[in-house]
Amino acid sequence: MKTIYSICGMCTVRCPIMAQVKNGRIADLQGNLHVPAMAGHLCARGAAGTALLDDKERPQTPLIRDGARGEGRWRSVSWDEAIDYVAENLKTVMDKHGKRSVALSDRGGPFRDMHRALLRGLGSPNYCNHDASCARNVHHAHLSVTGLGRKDVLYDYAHAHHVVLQMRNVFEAIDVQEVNTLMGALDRGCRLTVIDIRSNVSATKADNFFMVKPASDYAFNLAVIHVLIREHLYDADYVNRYVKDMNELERFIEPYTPEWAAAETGIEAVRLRDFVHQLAKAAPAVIWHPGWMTARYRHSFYVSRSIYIINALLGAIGTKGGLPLVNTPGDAGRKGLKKFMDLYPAPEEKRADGVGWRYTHFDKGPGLTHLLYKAMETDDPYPVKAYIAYRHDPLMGFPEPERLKKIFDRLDLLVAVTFSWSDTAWYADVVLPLSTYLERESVVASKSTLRPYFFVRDRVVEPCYDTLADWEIVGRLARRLGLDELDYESIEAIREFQLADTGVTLSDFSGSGMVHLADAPIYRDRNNLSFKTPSGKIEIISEKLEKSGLDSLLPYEQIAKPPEGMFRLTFGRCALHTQGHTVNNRLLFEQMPENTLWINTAAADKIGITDGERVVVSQNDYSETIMAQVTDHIHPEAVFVVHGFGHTLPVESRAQGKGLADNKFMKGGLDIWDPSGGAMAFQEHFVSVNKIVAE
Ligand SMILES: Nc1nc2c(c(=O)[nH]1)N[C@H]1C(S)=C(S)[C@@H](COP(=O)(O)OP(=O)(O)OC[C@H]3O[C@@H](n4cnc5c(=O)[nH]c(N)nc54)[C@H](O)[C@@H]3O)O[C@H]1N2
Ligand SMILES: Nc1nc2c(c(=O)[nH]1)N[C@H]1C(S)=C(S)[C@@H](COP(=O)(O)OP(=O)(O)OC[C@H]3O[C@@H](n4cnc5c(=O)[nH]c(N)nc54)[C@H](O)[C@@H]3O)O[C@H]1N2
Ligand code: SF4
Ligand SMILES: [Mo]
Repeated sequence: MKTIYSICGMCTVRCPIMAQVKNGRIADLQGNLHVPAMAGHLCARGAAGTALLDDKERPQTPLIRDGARGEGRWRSVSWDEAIDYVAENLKTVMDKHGKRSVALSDRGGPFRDMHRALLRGLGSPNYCNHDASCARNVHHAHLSVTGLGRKDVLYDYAHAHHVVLQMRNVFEAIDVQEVNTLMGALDRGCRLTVIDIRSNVSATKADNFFMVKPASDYAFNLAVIHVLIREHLYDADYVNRYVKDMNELERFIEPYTPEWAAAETGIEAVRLRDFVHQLAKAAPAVIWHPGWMTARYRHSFYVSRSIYIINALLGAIGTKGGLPLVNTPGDAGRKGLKKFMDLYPAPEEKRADGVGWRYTHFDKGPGLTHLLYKAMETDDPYPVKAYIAYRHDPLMGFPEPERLKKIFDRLDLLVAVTFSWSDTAWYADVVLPLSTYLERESVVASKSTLRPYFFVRDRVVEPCYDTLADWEIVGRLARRLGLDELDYESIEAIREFQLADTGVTLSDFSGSGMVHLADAPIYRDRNNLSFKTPSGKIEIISEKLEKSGLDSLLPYEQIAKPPEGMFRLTFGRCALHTQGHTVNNRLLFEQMPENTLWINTAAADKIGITDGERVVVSQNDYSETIMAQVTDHIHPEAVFVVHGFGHTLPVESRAQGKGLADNKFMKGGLDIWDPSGGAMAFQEHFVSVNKIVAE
């Protein structure tokens, strides 16, 4: 029996794992025992990773499209032919439209250096990730308040006394270490408050649960700030030292009393006041989670901003038990990884999505994908004609897939790099099949946290089919495109390049798959914090926002409510599936084959719908059917589904035709986004729900 340390790939959390391998087969898979917060655990999805290996319903060889886009006629080809095809077509596009006409989007994360370097080496600035459909609002909110990115602080559940989850479902939208640490904290008496439109699994563990009216969170939070300030419950020392523009905040917050908020949120003023007192008592060891999937409303950015402001008033930012600052290798006195990206100069060309020049208040690293699609649609500011969807499925993860397909029809080349089928791969010209995470190794990744570390994914078993690892795919493309610096014979040579300056060697990873860069967690001195804003303080008024003509403190305005007889379509995760790509996994499909429509009992009664009945959900002239889950545990204004269902591809025989696809009920949704936070606003759509009428 051999133990191999690796990284789970069933979702983007990337938990450290270990596998026992006997005769080339996996005998056991569990969380990495060297990581205390994993405690050997995996979530259900992580445990179901083995079902990917011999799954015939994933791309098994490189494929080139034979028929029309989306028709599903494929020619199975060799890797040489596929790589030649992609390289030739990329060159043709670049010759005709310039280097900038090539775009690549991915799913973010620590393993992207090589493919980002490839794009940069080609000379295009058009790298995007999925985040405009996920957490960009949170990231930009934190930048605007502290100058730090979303991930420059961590949530220190282990030492927290009160945790607030607002629109954040830790116990179903899972990160194993986070779940285990928060469970441990609750066991030792940490309080939990959940603010949601549903009673989800996290709510079942909460001390306070507020079922707010959908889209009313901003009102709730403004009232919290009002009470903190009016009743002098904030951390005055911390605020005097670190928070700038308190006078403006005090003036702004004046009208937003808990009594005012009650009418918006449906939460009684006395309960809100009591909650704020609980928080103040627990401060500064409090964490009000700023949210993760916040691409929901046009003002979600301001909800996240209000949360960072509350955390600041409670003295929690930079504090043990709150949101301490993470440490880079440099902060631990060590050198970071050498980057392939640095082999090439950053392209001077403007980004097609306008980030950095048309929109100067956004982080231009990954830009904004929906604005890239807009450029593809309009040729403004210039044509984008080749697109590599590198582990990204926008046809499932963005609204209006039919419109997006028309946009993709304007491309000369659409390439999908993926280990599973997806709507986007099915629509592509070429599918480059990646080995599953258990069959491939990765470049060295770096994690900035209290105790920063490097980690690697190692190959657990050999690939079942004719698939390759990322470094092999990127290397072969690079060779064909004249970027020899990215073409390596072995993963070891790649890792040696990355580790060259770090003092870490390959053998250092052998005992646990990771190498820590500090002896223990490092907490910064709370009396000597500095932030990355122009003033070095936490800024309530953001110069960048103001310069762009945007409010720092947005006066409250109600988000449009569903018209009589309609519901707001809301969505989220469940513990058993990851986005859209696990529904067809044999083991997970068995556990949960379809999604259901959560609908409030009183609202269902009005339409005459009973629990378990199939119903029709419609928007304009588009409809799908789904099973109703009639429950008191959702607000009557909303219906809710787990995202990722409603697959239509014939190559996914299990998932095909099961459940409802929420992104198809978002007419006009590609144009609805938050100009201050940058992300999409997916929950501003209404649907009607009706009984199925027999023909
Ligand atoms: N309507 C609606 N839209 C949403 C959401 C929602 O809840 N409702 N959720 C949003 C959120 S939070 C997010 S993060 C996005 C997610 O959107 P995506 O990032 O597109 O979703 P995934 O399904 O994680 O991954 C996309 C594809 O990459 C493949 N893949 C997975 N892992 C790997 C890998 O390691 N390498 C490679 N090359 N391919 C891989 C998958 O098989 C899948 O085909 O969607 C967003 N869009
Ligand atoms: N099992 C599993 N875990 C995952 C993922 C997965 O696909 N599966 N995906 C990962 C990814 S990419 C992400 S982004 C995270 C997402 O993590 P989360 O953002 O925590 O997950 P969601 O379920 O999308 O949404 C959280 C909650 O928001 C609530 N909500 C909806 N509208 C409102 C509202 O107006 N107000 C309030 N207060 N609440 C509202 C929903 O009811 C839901 O309970 O999860 C990650 N972890
Ligand atoms: S949370 Fe689950 S699926 Fe995601 S990486 Fe961890 S074990 Fe894998
Ligand atoms: Mo996400």
